[in-house]
Amino acid sequence: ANLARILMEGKLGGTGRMVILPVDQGFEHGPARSFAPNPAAYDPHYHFELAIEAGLNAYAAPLGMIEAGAATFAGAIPTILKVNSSNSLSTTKDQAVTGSVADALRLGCSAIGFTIYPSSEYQFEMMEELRELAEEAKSAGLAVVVWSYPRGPMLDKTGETAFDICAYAAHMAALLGAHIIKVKPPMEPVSLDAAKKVYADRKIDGSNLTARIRHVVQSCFNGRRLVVFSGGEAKGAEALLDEARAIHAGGGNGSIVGRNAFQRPKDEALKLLASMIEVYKTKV
Ligand code: FBP
Repeated sequence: ANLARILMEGKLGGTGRMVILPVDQGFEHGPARSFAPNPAAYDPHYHFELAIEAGLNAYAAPLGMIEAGAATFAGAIPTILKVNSSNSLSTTKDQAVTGSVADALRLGCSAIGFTIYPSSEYQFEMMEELRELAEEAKSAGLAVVVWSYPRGPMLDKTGETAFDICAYAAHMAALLGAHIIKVKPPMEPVSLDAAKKVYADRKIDGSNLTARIRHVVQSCFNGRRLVVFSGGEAKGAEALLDEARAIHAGGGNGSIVGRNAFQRPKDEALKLLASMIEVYKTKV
């Protein structure tokens, strides 16, 4: 029922497509890098209002952000409690658990959100933490959203988003029992030496974003799990809409866009989000 709430909410409700606003960048990148481009975004209420006014499917944030708006915006939009976080003052690729299933239930959330860093020295601990939290969340009827972001000593910046690695990370999130899997848009080329031959021999097409998205969706149980793609650093509206078109054409379930939404002035953000929603409403 909670997963259905997310899928049925907002202007894309009932289409199987989603646009979600994630605001955990205060942890990940710090407040100034996140919110100084649009100071209204320092206020947690701003993000609830933005997500509600834009007609999005859900709003995802860490404990303090959800607590600051839970009473005012109760029932107005499905929320996803981000229960672990990293920060830019650390040199390790690890995450702290910063929220609980009890918090999510107390705050009326529809889901918990959890990040794993496949390839990090701490990946197995993160997967084990997720196993415990996901089991508890599911037994309480909450959906589980997994941010699967490869990073660690064996991956350079290109490797982190290479499409074989992205598909691998997305598949691991599916294996860990995620209902919704969130990855970065997959890029060329294939990175893992062990994968290069099979990608070449099997002619797995990675020549354009739509093909790469299709491969990631296939890796998530052939489309039996929901897959959404993050927006990344601030970029032009057309570039973001092109990405959404490729995600839609490749069978992805939508976008989870933070900085590209809340770092713009609100009227611009609402216009951009409305255009994204239109992309996901078109027939493919
Ligand atoms: P953005 O649209 O701002 O990229 O948000 C998506 C997200 O996954 C956030 O939830 C998270 O804070 C951020 O990206 C992490 O980005 P990075 O890995 O580039 O630091």
